[in-house]
Amino acid sequence: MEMKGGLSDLFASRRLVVVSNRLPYNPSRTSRGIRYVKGSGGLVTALDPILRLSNGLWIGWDGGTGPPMKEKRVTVSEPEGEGSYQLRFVNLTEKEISHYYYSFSNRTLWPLFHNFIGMIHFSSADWKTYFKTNAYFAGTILEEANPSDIIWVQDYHLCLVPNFIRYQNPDLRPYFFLHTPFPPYDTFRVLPWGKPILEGLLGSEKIGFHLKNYADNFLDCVEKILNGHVDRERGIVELEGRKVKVGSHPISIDYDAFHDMALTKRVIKRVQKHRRRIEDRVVILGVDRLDYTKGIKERLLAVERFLEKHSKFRNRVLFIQVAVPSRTRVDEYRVMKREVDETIGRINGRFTGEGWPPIQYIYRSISREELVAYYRLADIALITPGRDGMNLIAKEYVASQVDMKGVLILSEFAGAAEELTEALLVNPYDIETVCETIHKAIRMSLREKRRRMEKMQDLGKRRDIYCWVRDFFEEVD
Ligand code: ADQ
Repeated sequence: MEMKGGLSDLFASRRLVVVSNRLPYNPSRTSRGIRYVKGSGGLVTALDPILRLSNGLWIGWDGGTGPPMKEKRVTVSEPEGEGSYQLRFVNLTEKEISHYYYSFSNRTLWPLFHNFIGMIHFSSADWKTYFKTNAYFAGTILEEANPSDIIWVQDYHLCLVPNFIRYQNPDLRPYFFLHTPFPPYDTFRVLPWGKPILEGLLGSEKIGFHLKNYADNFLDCVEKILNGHVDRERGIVELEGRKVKVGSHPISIDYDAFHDMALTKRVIKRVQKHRRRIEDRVVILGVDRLDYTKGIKERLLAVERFLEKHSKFRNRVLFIQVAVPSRTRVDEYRVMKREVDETIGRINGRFTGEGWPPIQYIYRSISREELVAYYRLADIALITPGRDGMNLIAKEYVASQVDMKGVLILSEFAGAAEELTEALLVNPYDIETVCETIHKAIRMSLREKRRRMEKMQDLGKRRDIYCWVRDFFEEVD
């Protein structure tokens, strides 16, 4: 099987074993038993063909809270592609889901890594369960993997896994990628369990971050907390006669898939239908998982300020916010959802004229096709996280701009800002400037829009998700 980005050489001879908290397929109960439905995330899209080529394995939790699955693994394949791969289930108990997943991963590490210190929840009971659950994941890997496999552990839920694996079987050499930022030393040091987290990660052969800045923060922590020997120029940590590579690899998207979908008749039809309804109003779009790091509330305040200050645009702009429900069991997320609901209600109450509320709020997960139709429809994408490892929405918006008439307003605190320098970059906390940037985007000439979009698309095409995987494994033979 030939794969995009020339990935086939490595993975045809070595099996890829991916390990993440959640499996890429979700179980769906039907009258004929359980069916596995593929998720739509970028990581799944990129790794799916490689896993099929290498007869690979994906180890993770299926998101369920029911009794353990009867079978340990299932084989998955897709009608449109050759080959198949296996899923190996890690069954979690209610206690593990609560303390390891919802609490330590999402209430401790998530805010810590995003530098939201005030949101961090500290609990040694959570830490103990995180430790045990990571050991359990590692145990499953040890059961399944061979030294010839390439083991790739994903994200902050599993920071301890690499060292657990190496300790028990030094012939297995795991790789790790962190999808969030890594905070500066002064933030990281507040974590009472910082040392074992660093040691856990350093069990890896290589640790990947989106940006050099995140990798540098990590190296600072290794130096200051572990007294580790760091070679910054080569991005190497030396410990116990072993070298751990630390690199930056900005993740991306399947650019062609988004671009091609934007050109389909079905997407065009959807856009036309929206247009008939909203007429020639300027569409400003926000799309996010409903998470406090995404800056949704501040964004709404900037939209409110815009409507207040530039009154001639009232009833002439429509702000569409798509929000995917996320971590709804966690208190901080419930509080945030209420705040967003109330803020939207207040702004719509204040500015609704002639039956047109200025904000349309869609609180659900939408299909890829619907999403791309919104990207095409939007004159402006307003993507303003307070902090974000990368932010794929920004890249997806750029790839979907087949008319070259969209403007991207992007937070300078999103990892994507480092590559998308032709976006209008803003500080999301500076409400007045975001408001004026919306005004600037509306008035921007078509020529200027095209110039900026062309540059961003050039880069998006060259550095797609396949390129990300290839670069990460460049030195592996
Ligand atoms: P997330 O925080 O989930 O990912 P993001 O990078 O924006 O954030 O990715 C979200 C994905 O979900 C996108 O691919 C998008 O298409 C999809 N999506 C968003 N809203 C949707 C909706 N309403 N319906 C359906 N699909 C929707 C974490 C980090 C990011 C990092 C990624 C990848 O927080 O910073 O970019 O991992 O490393």
